[in-house]
Amino acid sequence: MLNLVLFGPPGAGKGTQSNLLIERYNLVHLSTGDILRGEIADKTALGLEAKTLMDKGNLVPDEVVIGMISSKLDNNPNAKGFIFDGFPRTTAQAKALDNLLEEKGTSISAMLSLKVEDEELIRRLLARGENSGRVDDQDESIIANRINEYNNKTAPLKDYYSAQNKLSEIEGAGSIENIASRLNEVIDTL
Ligand code: B4P
Repeated sequence: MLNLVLFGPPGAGKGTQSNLLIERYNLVHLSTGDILRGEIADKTALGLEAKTLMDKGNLVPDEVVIGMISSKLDNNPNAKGFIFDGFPRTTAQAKALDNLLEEKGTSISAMLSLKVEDEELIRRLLARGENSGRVDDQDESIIANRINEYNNKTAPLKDYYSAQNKLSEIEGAGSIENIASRLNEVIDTL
């Protein structure tokens, strides 16, 4: 199985590149951000809890997102592989993911980490906020909090995957097509 963690700060292009990778490699896309926004749209209890945190740019509790990923893995028993987009975001999530995959006799193939400067992230997210209606993309202080959460809780995961020799860092600035080619080059060597 090809199991990829697509990694990077908010606005790095994880969702954008995932959409291209799932087509090319025939993978199942698991985006915790998209799943949570689905729960919010459906006004579930989980969605209501998540909305308060997401609107401020805070992470949602580990047990919530781990439970969501676990059931999505169970629901796709015949997948050729998965793209994990926006998950894991903490060390607890990364360990839980390793355990869930081990139970299924598989593991993470690689972490692809997109590198983008903060000014570019802020520019992209504010631009998306103009049309998307996403509260967390509309206010520079909320975006700053998301980048802060990333630096404090999520960026250390690079060390976690590097210790397993699974980390590849990819330049995330430039055209969407050029970044996709860089990702494909790395994946084709796996
Ligand atoms: P996510 O939905 O994961 O959102 P993101 O980090 O903002 O997005 P991404 O990096 O995918 O950006 P995109 O490609 O869309 O998370 C939202 C919130 O959900 C979190 O803050 C948190 O509260 C919660 N959450 C999610 N997962 C969680 C977890 N595991 N644990 C706890 N909480 C969790 O790109 C952004 C914009 O840039 C787009 O408009 C795109 O068009 C543009 N863009 C992309 N590539 C570009 C390029 N090369 N050049 C110019 N623009 C580009």
